[in-house]
Amino acid sequence: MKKKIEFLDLGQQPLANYYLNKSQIKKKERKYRLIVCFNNQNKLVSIKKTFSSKMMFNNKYPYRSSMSQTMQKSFKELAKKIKNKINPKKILEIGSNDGSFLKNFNKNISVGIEPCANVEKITKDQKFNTIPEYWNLKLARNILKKHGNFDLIYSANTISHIKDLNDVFKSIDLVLSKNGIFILEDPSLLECLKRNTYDQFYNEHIYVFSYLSLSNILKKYYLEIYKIENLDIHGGSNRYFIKRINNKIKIENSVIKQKKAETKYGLGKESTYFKFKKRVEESKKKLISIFNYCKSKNKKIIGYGATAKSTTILNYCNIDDQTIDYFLDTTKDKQNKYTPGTKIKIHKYKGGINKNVDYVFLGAWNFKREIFKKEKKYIKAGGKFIIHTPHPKII
Ligand code: JHZ
Ligand code: SAH
Repeated sequence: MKKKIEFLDLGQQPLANYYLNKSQIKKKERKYRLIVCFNNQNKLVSIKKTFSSKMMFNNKYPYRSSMSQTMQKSFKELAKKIKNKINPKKILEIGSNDGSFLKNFNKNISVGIEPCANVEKITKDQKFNTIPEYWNLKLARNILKKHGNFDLIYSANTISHIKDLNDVFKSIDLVLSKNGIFILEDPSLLECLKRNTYDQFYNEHIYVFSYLSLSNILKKYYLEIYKIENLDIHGGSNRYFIKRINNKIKIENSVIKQKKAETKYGLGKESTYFKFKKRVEESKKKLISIFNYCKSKNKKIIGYGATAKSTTILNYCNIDDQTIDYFLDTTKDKQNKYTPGTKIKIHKYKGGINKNVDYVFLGAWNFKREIFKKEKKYIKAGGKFIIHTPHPKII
């Protein structure tokens, strides 16, 4: 029986966060075929072609977690819960980015791992204990020597970016204390399929985890999930609470519920993924027809939130600067650059959307609530948004 089944072809795609400067847009860009696979043995969904961590995460990395209030609030609430319920003596964060989670903890008890030196500098400058390196066994051994074990390890939106999961979990096993807790937070495959958010696949997201796949992988390291929180973050994420198998903490009902929901939806079956592929192809057709309709009426369209996710949508649907005039984004390192592959200029968000804009393509659709609140004036004046999930539509 074949193990890895290719079910979705998202075409030629650049690296998702590789924003171009002016001199680069005239040159030929490197693109790679983005194919998504399902492993019918361990149920893991992954992209076929992967890149070295250095190619994706280096000292030019533009993403900053702090650009959204929603994320800051979510991290703050989790930190409060951790302090109240787990009260760890030492915390390790893998993929600490600009310190949005870490800043909620005392500097003396927390260590962050962030390989992008430009991003890590932000926390280092604030005297946080952060290490500008990739999480791997060599680093874990050094950390163990220097800091001893950790009773809490947290990692959000990072483990899915590291190809060698064996190395990731061996390293976690090494530094996690005997009764330690590992909290892993990542987009949910179940929600991705339900909401047709195929843009969760891009050249950076190597895996989109489910309970079914993750629990299979964790077993090898004598780790297991004892609790799952379903979050609305990033269009539906799961927060998995993980412990050592011999730790007596009770397995909560939320785990059984998630297992049932995923099994019922068919996350363990090949056919589910081919149905998803069909919906993705329909979604592409519909989105293109919406853009064509707006353009035929000579409407002005801009983008809001130049996301890694929108790199997939724009390149897959061939939407470039002929259709979208420009993007607005609050991230300094994206401003005055151009979107990967589709070369749409990114302007600095200076507050509000210009009155002459008819339609706004919502690249950061996962922060719809936060953005709609902020853009009340534009909405009141009749401004409209284009969104692709769960089905492409104008709102
Ligand atoms: P956002 C990145 O994905 C890459 P992206 C990465 N692979 C990952 O997993 C997730 O993050 C966690 C802007 N914005 O978070 C800021 C506004 O301009 O959806 C960001 O550029 N105004 C590591 O890129 C972008 O939108 C606003 O009001 O898909 C949001 O990016 C808000 C709220 C955001 O992640
Ligand atoms: N945890 C934050 C940041 C997510 S962005 C949040 O949820 O918002 C993913 C981060 O993981 C990036 O800052 C990236 O540099 C980091 N990362 C990528 N590969 C890594 C690795 N091998 N080890 C540690 N961090 C890594």
